[in-house]
Amino acid sequence: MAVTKTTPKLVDIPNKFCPGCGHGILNRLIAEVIEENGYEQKTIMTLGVGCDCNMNSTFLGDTIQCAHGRAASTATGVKVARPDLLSIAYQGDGDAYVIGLSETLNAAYRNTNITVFVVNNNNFAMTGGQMSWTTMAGQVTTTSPAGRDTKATGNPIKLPEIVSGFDVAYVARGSVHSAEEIMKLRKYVKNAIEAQLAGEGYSLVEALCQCPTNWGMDTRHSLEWMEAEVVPYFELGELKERKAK
Ligand SMILES: Cc1ncc(C[n+]2csc(CCOP(=O)(O)OP(=O)(O)O)c2C)c(N)n1
Ligand code: SF4
Repeated sequence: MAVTKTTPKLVDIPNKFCPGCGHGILNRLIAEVIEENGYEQKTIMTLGVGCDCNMNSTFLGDTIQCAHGRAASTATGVKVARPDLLSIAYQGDGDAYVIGLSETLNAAYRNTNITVFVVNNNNFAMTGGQMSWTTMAGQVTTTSPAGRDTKATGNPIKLPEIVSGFDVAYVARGSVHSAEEIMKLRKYVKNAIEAQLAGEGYSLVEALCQCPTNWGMDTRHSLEWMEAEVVPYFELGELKERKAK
């Protein structure tokens, strides 16, 4: 018998991301796992400031719009007040790793029982494509028109590698550049959410996502650039596996 896979109810609405953006893929995977676990009425998603703000109107579950960089702190507050709820922070790399670096590290350091998803698109997308700490060496952005000079600005930050050294439950990095990697990312999303539901502690999944608009490429070239340049630097896989499964 043929199995029909339907769009999760939580994201069954036209989204507001640019055509070809990677955000929508991660949104769908998260929605699928929330619904699989029966948590659609028991999830609060704390949103960073960036293109993820679009989810205020396109994610049909409960959301809180946080101050820039503060989504992990807000998710911590949600979990302390309502430990029965699934508390998810959804952020961009600029939000979580630059302006919110302290909040991100503190939530991980305390092994707070929350789940953090970070879209790493190698730039500050919403504000017009400025250089972020995840911008690749040599990458042209509006604030690095000659290409990122890592001698002056440091190398792209690998935040998951840092927090996987803490006493946390689960850390992984996935990518949406191919169908195969999307299915692996789905497994990481599931592990991260189910680690929280099992009370195991802090989980973080970074998703490499294309931003065709600010990279100045069409979607196909964005995916090719990710595979050729981004993935070899930001290695994919589970950086910290769950102890108990
Ligand atoms: C305190 C403060 N500083 C700066 C900004 C401007 N700002 C809004 S979104 C953003 C960058 C978001 O980048 P990222 O988190 O990577 O998300 P993306 O848009 O790339 O998905 C910045 C700098 C702001 N809104 N508030
Ligand atoms: S600017 Fe980039 S990250 Fe933002 S919605 Fe458009 S493609 Fe996606």
